Amino acid sequence: MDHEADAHRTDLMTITRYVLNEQSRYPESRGDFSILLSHIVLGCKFVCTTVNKAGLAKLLGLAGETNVQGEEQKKLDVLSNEVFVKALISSGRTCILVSEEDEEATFVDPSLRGKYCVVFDPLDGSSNIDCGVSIGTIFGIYMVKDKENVTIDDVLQPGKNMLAAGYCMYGSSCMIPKKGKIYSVNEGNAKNWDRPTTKYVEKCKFPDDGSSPKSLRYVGSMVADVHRTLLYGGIFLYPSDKKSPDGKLRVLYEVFPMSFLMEQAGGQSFTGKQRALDLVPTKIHERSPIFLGSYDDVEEIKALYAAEENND
Ligand code: P6P
Repeated sequence: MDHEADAHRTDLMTITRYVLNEQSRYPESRGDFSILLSHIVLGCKFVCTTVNKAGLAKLLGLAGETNVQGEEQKKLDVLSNEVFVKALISSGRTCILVSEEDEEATFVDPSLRGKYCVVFDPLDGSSNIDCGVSIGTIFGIYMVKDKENVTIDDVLQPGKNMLAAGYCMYGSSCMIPKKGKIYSVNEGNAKNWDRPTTKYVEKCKFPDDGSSPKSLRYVGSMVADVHRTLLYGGIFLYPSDKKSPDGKLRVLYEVFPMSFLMEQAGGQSFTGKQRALDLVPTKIHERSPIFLGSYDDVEEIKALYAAEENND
């Protein structure tokens, strides 16, 4: 066996090793952020392990309650949320937590308070749990403005103020293609779409520039759909429609973290009106339309919305 390849195979890079290596580049750092990330990783490892055993552990099925979105909570939702909340509080590095599963924000007791605000969806795509489709955890991290005076405004910051974001399906760090061959949307909502979205999806199916039609891929689990978009390119859309004028996806713990990652990978993310990360949320469970993916693909939908505005 080639010794170099063999050495590479056993020189394992884990997220913990990566984070600590990064921290060691800043000798003046106290390691607070590394400690926070290590507690998020703990939560992610629990979710991944538990989801893998869910069928055996009889953890599938409804918990009999519904979350703030009115969606039926499954046992794994409840368990995962509890694990993340306890891990984040015990880290001693957080002051406010916003979870998709909790109606109100959690203000950490001052005795355990740190300087970070974490917004997260502990188990995104939970409706897909029973059929084995990829699901995941999405998170974003803000810095508190004043640790002595923590308010809800600390998590109602624009996404561009996020220090970091991530999800539990770890793909290799990647630069996505500038233009892709896949579009990802729930076509079942087509009758309720606005004109620009309708025109864009039509262009995906019937290109007017002689290019091949894009392929439609839609899992219905944002983590899986965005993960594929990051790796293969193309565009993921959850537009507003007549039923849901603000779209379905939540700004703080779905739109912002995935937009943050997409921009880092060279793509972009648009709400139909503005750059997603420029949004300033007014409520912790606020929703927004979202068009995110390869830079040039998103440019096309931006041009259609701009043309619509000029025609109005
Ligand atoms: P629809 C899962 O319930 C979720 O919040 C996202 O993960 C996913 O992108 C979206 O909703 C799917 O919604 O209406 O297409 O089923």
